[in-house]
This record gives sequence, C-alpha cells and structure tokens, in this order.
Amino acid sequence: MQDLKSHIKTYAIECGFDLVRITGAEEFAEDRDVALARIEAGQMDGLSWYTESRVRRGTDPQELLSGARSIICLGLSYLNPNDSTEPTESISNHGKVARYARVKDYHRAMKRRMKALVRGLEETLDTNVGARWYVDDGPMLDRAAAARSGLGWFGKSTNILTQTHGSWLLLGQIVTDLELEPDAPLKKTCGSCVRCIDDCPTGAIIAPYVVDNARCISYQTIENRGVIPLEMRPLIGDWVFGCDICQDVCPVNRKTGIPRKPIQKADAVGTAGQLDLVELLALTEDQFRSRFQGTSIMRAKRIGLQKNACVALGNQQTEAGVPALKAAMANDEPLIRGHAAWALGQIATPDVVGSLEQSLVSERDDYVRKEIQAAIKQAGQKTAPASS
Ligand code: B12
Ligand code: SF4
Ligand code: SF4
Repeated sequence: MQDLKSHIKTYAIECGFDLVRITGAEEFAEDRDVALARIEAGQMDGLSWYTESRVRRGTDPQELLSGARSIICLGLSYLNPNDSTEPTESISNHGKVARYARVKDYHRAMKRRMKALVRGLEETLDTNVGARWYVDDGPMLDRAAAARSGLGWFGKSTNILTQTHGSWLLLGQIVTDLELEPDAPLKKTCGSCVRCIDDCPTGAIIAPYVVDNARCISYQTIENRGVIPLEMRPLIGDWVFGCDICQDVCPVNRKTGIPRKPIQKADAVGTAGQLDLVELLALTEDQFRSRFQGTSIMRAKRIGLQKNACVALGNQQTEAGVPALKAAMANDEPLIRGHAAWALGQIATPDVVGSLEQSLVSERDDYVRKEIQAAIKQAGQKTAPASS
C-alpha cells in the first residue's frame, strides 16, 4: 500500500471531496487571538452562539479529540458542472439565493462523506481510528485550518481562495489521532487587489481580512432573527438568502474546477438561484417546510425568509409586489407585518397610504405601528405632488 498520507488523499477524493490537505494538531493560537479580538470589538455581534469559550475550544484540537495528532482538511465544491459563475442577474419580483444554498444542505453531504472516509480508513488499516469531524456548525475555525494546511489562502474578503476551485468551496476537517506529515501553507496572497472591499454594497469588509458580521448581507438574511436595521435594508438589494458579491467580483473565482461528485441540486431553488418573492410571502409554515426541507435555506426559518422577501420587494419597487405585501400586513407575525409596511412605503403606489392607514387602525404591536407610521410618511413624501 502507498504510504498512509497518500492513501488518505487518494481515498478522500474517491469519497467525493475536491481538495484534501493535512495540517498538524497544534493549537491555532494566532487565529484564536484574532477571533477573540473580533468578539471583543463587536464584529461578531448578533451571533449569540459565537462565544469566547467556543473559540477557545475550537482552536485547541486536543480539546476536540484527546490524543489528536493531525487534521485532514477537506474542500467540497458547491458548484454543479454547468453552473454559470457570472454574477446572478436580478429578475423582477424574484430574490437571489447564494450559490452554496442552491444545492442540498452541505452539512449533511459533507458529514456523510467524512464518515465514509473514516470508516473506509478503519477497514483498510484494520483498526479503530480516533476521529472527530467538523463542518461549519462545529467550534473549529474551518478557514484557519484550511489556510494552515495549504488547501487555500485567505482572501481579503476572509474567504479561502484556492487555485483550482476559487472560493466556491465548503470546508471541513477530520481531527484524528493518526500521525500524518503536515503539508505547508501556500505562499499566495491577493496582491494589490481590493475588488471585494470596494464592491461590497454594505461596506462589511471594514479592512482587509476583517468582516463586520452585522453589516454583512449574509448575516442579515440568514442569521438575524430580529428587525433588519433600516439603514441596511436598501443595501441588501434583492438577496433573500446569503450574498455572493465578494465572491462574484473576485478574479481568482474565474477558475472554477469541475466538482468530482457535485452535491445534488436543491429543486426548491433551481439553477438560476432565484425565488419568486410573491410566492414566498404566501407560504404557510407547512408549505415552507415541505419545500425547503433538506436545504440550507431552513436556517433562515420561514419568518426570516418572508422578512427578506419584503425587503427585496421594497427594493425592487415594482407594483406587482403590492398585493402580496398588503396581504402580508395581515400576517400573524409582527416582524413580517413590520417589514411589509416598510416595503409598501418604498413602492408607494397611490393607494398605499390609505391601505397603511387602515392597517394602523387595527395594529396593536408597538414595533409594527412605528414601521407603519414611518412607511406612511415615506409613501406620502413619494406620492405628494411636486410643489411649484
Ligand atoms: C460566523 C460565520 C459567518 C458570519 C461571519 C463571517 C466572518 N467573516 O467571520 C457570516 C454569517 C457573515 C458568514 C458569511 C459567509 N459565510 Co460563513 N461562516 C461562519 C463560521 C461559522 C465561523 C467563521 C468565523 O469563525 N469567523 C471569525 C473570524 C475571526 O474568522 P475569519 O473572518 O475567517 O478571520 C480570519 C482571517 O481574518 C485571518 N486573518 C486576520 N488577519 C489577517 C491578515 C492576513 C495577512 C491574512 C492572510 C489573514 C488574516 O485570521 C482570522 C482567524 O483565522 C464559518 C464556519 C466555521 N466553523 O469556521 C463559516 C464559513 C466561514 N462561512 C462560509 C461561507 C461559504 C460564507 C459565505 C460565502 C456564505 C454566503 N454566500 O452568503 C459568506 C461570506 C461572507 C464573508 N465575506 O466572510 C464558509 C467559507 C468557505 C470559504 N471558501 O472560505 C465557512 C468556512 C463554512 C464552511 N465550513 O464551509 N459566515
Ligand atoms: S457576503 Fe456580501 S455583504 Fe457580506 S462581505 Fe461579501 S459582499 Fe459584503
Ligand atoms: S477580490 Fe481581490 S482582494 Fe478580494 S479576495 Fe479576491 S483577490 Fe483578494
């Protein structure tokens, strides 16, 4: 048999991964300091689960697996062979979904492949292999491990870039007690490029290698369980789940190697990565579940997705969205009524003020009342005849 490291690499590819590299199990001391400083500076605000203790645990492989010696770092492309990587076009009354969510839930796909990899190794070696696998939802800093193993390098957008697949890759690690020779980090950098920083519509990349979570559209459309800040809403455009802009503009992303075993496409989204906003607003909880079960979109929950649909309709300002938004003013969920009111204020067709005033009469929720009052003012200003 080949030496163990080459065997693992060949076998990982057979299991369906696109990239595989090895790093040692020493602590991620520098990355830990950076992550803790980000928490301290409020740059991870909004992610209540992203705690100091999680970072400390996730940056010490011995905490994750006693006797850990190596980390197998894995990359899995989320593109499908004929997917275009041209920036997603806006379509009237539709909202954009980030590319990684156009395939079935990657956590499941990756963990299944990781499990197969470890079981296969155990069979080959005829012994138990101590192993823990992590992808996204675990405490490890997935990108720090990928960078140290040379799987890719940190772009200024904070995404890991790779020579073969750009940043269109999901990252995972198997922490193991197998002794494997580590690979070296790559020496590549972004050079003088700053495209992602300049083109991020919200200014979320506040400095090279630093994303302010609360300013990122990805956070606002996926993780934020509350009100989307007023100043962020116009900047979100028509993204309803995640955002690909800093990747779309990245020159390294012109190279998009074909994935070996693509993750199955999610029928609920479709290749064009667009969701019909009027349809989204009408979904009941059961319909939402049966449509999006098994996709990453479940993470936003129905209320999150419908809130995002309101914002996207408000930004597109097409009259076709008005009936759906008026119907949403009767939704049981205050967050949806509030964001629908905002959107109506943006579209401001002549009948909108009257309709919002009617909603205000019966509205009892203080937050929604404020949204309606602001929307009436906004629509009033937009529809007022210009003074001579
Ligand atoms: C929290 C989180 C988010 C948050 C915060 C993002 C952020 N930048 O931290 C939000 C919700 C905004 C988000 C968005 C996205 N995410 Co996210 N997210 C995570 C999660 C769970 C933790 C990330 C984390 O720890 N951040 C904390 C900070 C400290 O980490 P960092 O930004 O990477 O910081 C490092 C660099 O700044 C570097 N650094 C600092 N200074 C310097 C200086 C130099 C010179 C260099 C070279 C490096 C360097 O050191 C830091 C520490 O390692 C990981 C999964 C995981 N468990 O790791 C996925 C993860 C990072 N996300 C992922 C993806 C795909 C996305 C999106 C592309 C999704 C989308 N299309 O909407 C966007 C990208 C936005 C962006 N530009 O980052 C992938 C990234 C894959 C890749 N190729 O890089 C991950 C790894 C999930 C996975 N397992 O595949 N995400
Ligand atoms: S995902 Fe979008 S909002 Fe977030 S940093 Fe990238 S371009 Fe900016
Ligand atoms: S757009 Fe430019 S600066 Fe940003 S990650 Fe890509 S190469 Fe680096």
